[in-house]
Amino acid sequence: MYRSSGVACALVLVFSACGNDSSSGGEVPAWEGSEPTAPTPAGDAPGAPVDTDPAAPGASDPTPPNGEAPATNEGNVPVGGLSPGDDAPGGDAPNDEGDGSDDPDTVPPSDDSPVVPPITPPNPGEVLAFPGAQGFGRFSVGARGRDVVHVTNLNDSGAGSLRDAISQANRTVVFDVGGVIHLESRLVFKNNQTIAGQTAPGGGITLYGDGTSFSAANNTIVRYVRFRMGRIGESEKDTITMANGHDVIWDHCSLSWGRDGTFDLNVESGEQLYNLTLQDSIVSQGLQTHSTGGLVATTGTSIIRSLYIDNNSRNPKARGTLQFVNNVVYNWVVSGYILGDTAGRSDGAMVGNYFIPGPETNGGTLDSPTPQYNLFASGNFYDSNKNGTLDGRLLGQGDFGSVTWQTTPSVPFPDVPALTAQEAFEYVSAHAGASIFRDAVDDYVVSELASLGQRGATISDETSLGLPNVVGNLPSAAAPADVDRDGMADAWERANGLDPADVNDRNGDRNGDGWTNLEEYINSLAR
Ligand SMILES: [Ca+2]
Ligand SMILES: [Ca+2]
Ligand SMILES: [Ca+2]
Ligand SMILES: [Ca+2]
Repeated sequence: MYRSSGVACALVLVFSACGNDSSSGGEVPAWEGSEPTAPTPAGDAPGAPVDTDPAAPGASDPTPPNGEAPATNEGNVPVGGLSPGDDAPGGDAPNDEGDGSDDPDTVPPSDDSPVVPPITPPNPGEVLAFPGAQGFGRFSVGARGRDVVHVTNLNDSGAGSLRDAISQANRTVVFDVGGVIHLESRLVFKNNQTIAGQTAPGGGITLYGDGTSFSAANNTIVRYVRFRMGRIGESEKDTITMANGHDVIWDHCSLSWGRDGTFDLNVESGEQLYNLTLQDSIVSQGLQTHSTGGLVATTGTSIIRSLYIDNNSRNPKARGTLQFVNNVVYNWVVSGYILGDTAGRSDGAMVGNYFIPGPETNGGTLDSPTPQYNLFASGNFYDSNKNGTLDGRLLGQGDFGSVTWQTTPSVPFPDVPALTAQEAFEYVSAHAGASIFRDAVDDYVVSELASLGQRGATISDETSLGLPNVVGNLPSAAAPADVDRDGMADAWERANGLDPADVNDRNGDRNGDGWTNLEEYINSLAR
């Protein structure tokens, strides 16, 4: 079902432990292609070139915050390992997690038992959020079978605006207009919404000017939307934040310019936060001086085939249960991927990712590992020579420092068909983000990625990019006619045996596959 246009995907089940096939959990992936990528014992990554990066400041293994013995890379090359955490100059601001601290916190509980994510068991016949939905958030139902509302203008608020459309739960939001919505205040989503950005004509939809919250927006689906907060947004806030709730999937979204985090999922005390997926997306240019991808501290999140680029630190900061598959991380400054940096237990899987330092990179690729971080890792690559060619090496166990190394996942993770790291680089380069029309901002950062070490920079002000209208121009187009306003275009309804004069046929299921007719229409626009 998954349409991976343009890439010959080596669809290899990397691990399978989602309650239905634990027998293969943790098997060494049978990689296809030319790269020998079986996980290697500690410290023997084959052909590891000498890392010529300048030494990371503080990479000489200071005592980590929790007092455990300094981790070393066990004789391997210093990919980064420990650095002074991501609290280095220019790193985290003290306001960071909204709780006034960045200390080893209560997330997740700091006992020794696995933090088992409350996976929603896949009931027989359970329907994915959409074809190709993967990871913990794949069963989000959105507004399936509920109401539909049209966004008819680009106003910040009022009748016909997106803000008005999402003011009620249980709505599929379709767009009759494309372009930039200038947010004058934060946008707060509600539960059981389907935000069908792929319906926006022309260049699609960009939200610019402030951030968004998905706290308690349970069972929500968001596709093909650009979230660009910007310096004009509220200080100390995230581009996307979520502090409680479950079952949300963001697909083909472009996130940038957070003033705190850019993609920040941090469970608040006493709450739960789980069953979340970010896939085929871009998290870019968190604004200095904080400049982070974000903190992901939940009991079940998957980040898949996405690009973290030009963030000073936290690409992401991983705590709790996080599955990180086929992502590309480029041009971090002080910290790449942060392995917990907390006394609480974490359970992670990292498979088929590519870490590529850029011109500003001077800190740990795999930063602040702790023994409380239980990590299953396989097929991750690292290309540090900044030579304009993708020619990295396999990361071995020793590169991950003092994590507790797991040869099989320490908790069940959903099945995710994985690419090799090299294939992931190609896929992400071509398809990540709101890719139906790739805007100037995404073009900018993806071209930096394509330089493979030669270009890339964090920014403190989005206007410094010098793009027209700050966010680039989006081509305009007219939406197709939808006379009955059920969200499905007249022509598509006719072609599929539906009635362009019947608003209620949207919630039928003409072919019995579990997706409503409206869902089939909006999913037909994704590509
Ligand atoms: Ca290279
Ligand atoms: Ca219609
Ligand atoms: Ca109809
Ligand atoms: Ca159907």
